[in-house]
Amino acid sequence: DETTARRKDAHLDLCATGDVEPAQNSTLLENVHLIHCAMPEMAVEDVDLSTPFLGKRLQAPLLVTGMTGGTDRAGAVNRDLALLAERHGLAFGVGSQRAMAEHPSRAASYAVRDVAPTVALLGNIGLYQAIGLGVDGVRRLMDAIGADGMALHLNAGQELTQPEGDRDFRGGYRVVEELARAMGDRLLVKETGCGIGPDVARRLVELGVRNVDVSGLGGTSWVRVEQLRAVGSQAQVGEEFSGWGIPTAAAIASVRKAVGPEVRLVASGGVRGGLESAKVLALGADLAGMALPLFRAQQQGGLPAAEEALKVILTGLRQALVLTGSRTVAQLRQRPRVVTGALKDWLAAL
Ligand code: FMN
Repeated sequence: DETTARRKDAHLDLCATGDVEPAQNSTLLENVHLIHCAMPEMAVEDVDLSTPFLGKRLQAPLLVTGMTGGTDRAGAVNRDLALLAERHGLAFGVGSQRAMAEHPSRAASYAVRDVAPTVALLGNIGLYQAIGLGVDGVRRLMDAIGADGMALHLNAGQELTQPEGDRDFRGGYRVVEELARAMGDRLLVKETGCGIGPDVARRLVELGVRNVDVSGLGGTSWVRVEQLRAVGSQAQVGEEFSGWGIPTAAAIASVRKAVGPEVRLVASGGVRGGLESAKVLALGADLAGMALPLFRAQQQGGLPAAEEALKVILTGLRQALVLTGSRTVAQLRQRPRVVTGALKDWLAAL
């Protein structure tokens, strides 16, 4: 358990300052071009970004995706970012609740309801921990923090790069099916930066999953984070795989095509601004998700810096809607757009 806590703090240090977004990795969002409308015929205040999620109504289609918990430092991150999400009407997720499942005394570092009483809140647990906890154990974690839903994270790439990580990935779909049956649309399945592709997404939806965060390649690489901690051959293999994954733009466009309009889709993984958020929404996401940029801002300057970073994102998103002549995300999706380069190749194959 102490090793879990120490590993968590090492992860936070690496994510705060380390090279965890390899420069050559790309979301391929640079291959998506929204088309300028010289005559928008609308006011900025006509933009309506409100979005339903987890039975609540968000003011903007943004999710601060799950990052942390389990230590005092992690608790401060959760509280600052949850308060920010509450103020701006976004959704917020805590990080893996494994530490609190193993040691209930750590639960306080995940508790954000006192600062974020109405925020759309997601709990978080890894698929293979969920096997051990069972449906009731997972539901207890969600209820213990008053969450509206539970994120189940998939991270085979990270585990294989972690010396102490899992090596057996059998039996996953069976657990997903049980959880989906018990939790219905309160369950969200997410990756952690390697992407969920159309085949896996289709299967998840067949098993009853109603919310998916594709969490694609191009942002925080958990293979890279583990590689930076690894030594010897493990570090070398990690180096080779630190660009492994489905780029976020390819994941979101192909998954939307595979699953139809009723599934709620989040696009995270390297989404870094308002314009990029607009691009993932245009490609079929219901929400854009972000982890690292808000975490880093919070680490550098606390809540005020995180709020400043968020304002840049929200202003950029509204601007992208105005400059495409869109009042809503639904209208943005109907506008023509240009897809070029490698993304075109990915979408031809997926
Ligand atoms: N994802 C999880 O599902 N559970 C976690 O516990 C978790 N911890 C994270 C901790 C940090 C510091 C960061 C940066 C990310 C973490 N993630 C975790 C992954 C994010 O939720 C997200 O899917 C991924 O980082 C891609 O988004 P980004 O490029 O905006 O960071």
